Amino acid sequence: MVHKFALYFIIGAIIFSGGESFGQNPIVQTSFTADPAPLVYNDKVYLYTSHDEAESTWFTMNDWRLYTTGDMVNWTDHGAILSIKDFEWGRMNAWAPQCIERDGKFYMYVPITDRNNRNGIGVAVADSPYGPFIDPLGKPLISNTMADIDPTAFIDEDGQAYLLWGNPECYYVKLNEDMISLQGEVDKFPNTVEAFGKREGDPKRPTTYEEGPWLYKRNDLYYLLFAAGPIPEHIGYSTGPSPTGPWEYQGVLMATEGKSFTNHPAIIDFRDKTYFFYHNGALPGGGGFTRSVAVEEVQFNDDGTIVPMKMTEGITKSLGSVNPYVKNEAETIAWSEGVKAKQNEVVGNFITATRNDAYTKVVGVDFREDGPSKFTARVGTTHNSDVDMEIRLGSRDGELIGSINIPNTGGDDRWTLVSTDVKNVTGVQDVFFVFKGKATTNVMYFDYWTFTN
Ligand code: FUB
Repeated sequence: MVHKFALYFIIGAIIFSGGESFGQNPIVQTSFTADPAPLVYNDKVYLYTSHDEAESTWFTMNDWRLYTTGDMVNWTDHGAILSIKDFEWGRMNAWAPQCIERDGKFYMYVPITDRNNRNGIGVAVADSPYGPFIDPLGKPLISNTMADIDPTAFIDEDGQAYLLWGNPECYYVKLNEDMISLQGEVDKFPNTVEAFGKREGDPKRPTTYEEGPWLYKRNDLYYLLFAAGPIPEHIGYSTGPSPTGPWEYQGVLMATEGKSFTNHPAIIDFRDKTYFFYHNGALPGGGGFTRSVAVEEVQFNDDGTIVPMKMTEGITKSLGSVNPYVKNEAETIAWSEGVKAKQNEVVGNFITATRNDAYTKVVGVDFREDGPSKFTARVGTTHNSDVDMEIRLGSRDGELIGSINIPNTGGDDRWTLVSTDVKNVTGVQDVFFVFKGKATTNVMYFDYWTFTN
């Protein structure tokens, strides 16, 4: 393990620093996110992620975040919904999570290093996918070996729940119906070449299985996706007749690319399509310890194998539309530049523009036939004048339909509502909020917006 993490650091520092962004990927541009764990619930995707602190030079990770979408293009930031501090016994390493629903309760399984520097897997429970999540045990659910990282949870059609996890081997155990206690003993899959493919050059790791398992079922076939070695990682997968195998290695699902020396798989079905989530270092400032979650649509072959994927610009066609005549959160974003996510007790989640010409884009805003006459936003700044927010259509320098001047409210704990008349526009439009100001940091804050007609 030590050997592996030393290798992580060296490769991360030397090769995989820096980055560039794609069109719609990465999904989140306002924070660094990793280890995606999507959950489909009530016709919405809840994407739980781990969180790389900005400018990290190691896996400096303290909390887990939530992003939601109904259309696969506009994602709403719900901020940190669980943190190491919520586990009394936890010390550090808020690594790869997964949240799963059972009978209206939500179970977050998370790897944590405890106060005695032992790895373990904790569970936190909530009545809503947004939390608050509470640790019901006050101790790890799994405290097996130092390999206890990267849990994935799965409930089969017969109601039996499973937890899988581990690096450098894949462990599993059945869960009781309460989802917070184990049914039987912890076991592990035979780490054979037939199950996980052959790795050359490392007798201690004979197969490509590295970490980050994700269990998925389609048409009675079970899929075990995993981060595969050697490092830099790629994504591999195996299939089998049950949630516990026996596994048959099916090859590379996503080859190594994308400026991060780790990768991490997740796969879900949503609205008649299948989506594969992973991470890379593609954001500006991104790399091995400043990663970002991305998504691709999945295609299957007739025999159930998955068509291998490359990292692309992602999902560009929205599955829905945005209603401009209700309150919309500023942190619902399809794409942004120069914007950071923030959270406080006054307004919850909001965004801050870090420079002149920073912007957010919201895709598929449906103004309908009647069109708006007025725009209102909750905003603030600490600057005295010359801070404006422009509302444009189609692109960041597209048609200007309105602009508001931002009053100095004195801080992100003080806010004001500002309204303006806007040009009447109809139909479905991509809306850009462009932030203008001379300040070099924290140009303005933006909490929510709405149009009226
Ligand atoms: O995010 C920290 C670790 O990096 C995860 O636990 C691994 O899966 C890898 O993504």
